[in-house]
Amino acid sequence: MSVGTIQNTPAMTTQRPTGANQRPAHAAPSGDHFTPSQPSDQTGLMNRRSFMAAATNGSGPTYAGGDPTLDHNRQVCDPNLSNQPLVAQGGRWNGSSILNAQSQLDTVGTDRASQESRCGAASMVGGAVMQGPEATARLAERMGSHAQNPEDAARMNGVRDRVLNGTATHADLSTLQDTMYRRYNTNGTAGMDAAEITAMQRDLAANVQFDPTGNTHTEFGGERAVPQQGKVVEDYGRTIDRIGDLQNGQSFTLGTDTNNDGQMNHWVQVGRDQDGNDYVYDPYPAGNQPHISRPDPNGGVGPYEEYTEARMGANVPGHGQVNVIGGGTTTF
Ligand SMILES: [Ca+2]
Ligand SMILES: [Ca+2]
Repeated sequence: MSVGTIQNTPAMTTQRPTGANQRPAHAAPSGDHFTPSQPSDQTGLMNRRSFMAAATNGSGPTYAGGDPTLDHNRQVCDPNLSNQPLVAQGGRWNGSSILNAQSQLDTVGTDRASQESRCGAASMVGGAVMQGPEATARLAERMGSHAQNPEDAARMNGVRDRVLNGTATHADLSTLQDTMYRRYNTNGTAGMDAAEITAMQRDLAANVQFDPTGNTHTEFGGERAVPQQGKVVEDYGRTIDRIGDLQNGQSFTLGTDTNNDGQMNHWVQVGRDQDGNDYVYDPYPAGNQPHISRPDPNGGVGPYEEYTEARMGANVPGHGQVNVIGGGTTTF
């Protein structure tokens, strides 16, 4: 990865950038709170034992019990969700509510290797869902037109139609994730790198804005290195600037290091929803944390800040933690 291109720049301050504490203090939109399909206690969380039972009796992912990195306390892994509609009958599309029940894992039978590795595709789907149903339908339609075979194309057109007529299920989004991952994971290595993300964005986004190549510096935001189009490494202050420039519905894909080895290994989606509220969507289930994170209303450090402020960023020796951006800023 290209983090080395800024390896010799002066160490940046670890202070939060000017303005970071003055984010507008808005409460999380109501859709950020979800209701389990089978509430099993008073906490509103999925009961871990019932999920594990589902995993072992065949109605949930069979590997769930053996993965120590997963915390299935949340509805995000609810095995009963796959056949549930995204939108309640007569209800309004609510991106954060949908995504809090939509991870990159599923119970509809897609390949496990895909489920474990398709964070990049799942993040892109998340960006479209947060932009709205028409955006999500367009993503499915474009995936259909770039499909590897007629079966995938027909399946994607079905997803498009159900999203538009309000009958789509979580399984439809899982199928979209899986189809995108199988199509654009092309280099023989599990997971998607920035080049694969970029190719996927070029085909499937309505618009993608790439950063110009070259190294740049700003007084407050720090360094940014763009060795080639679609590969960006930057100090988090530059990411905060990038977020500040987003229009409603726009988003980008951010690399994170979830196992603390200094190397990025996971993609999440950062964006501004249709109502103008910033979010991070992490498609992998995280313990006691919904998939959608919002800026801490009190200027503190919550999950949103953990992602955006490079606290989970790649580590550049002698420089510190940086953010890796996969591709450009997208609309669907
Ligand atoms: Ca790959
Ligand atoms: Ca890592």
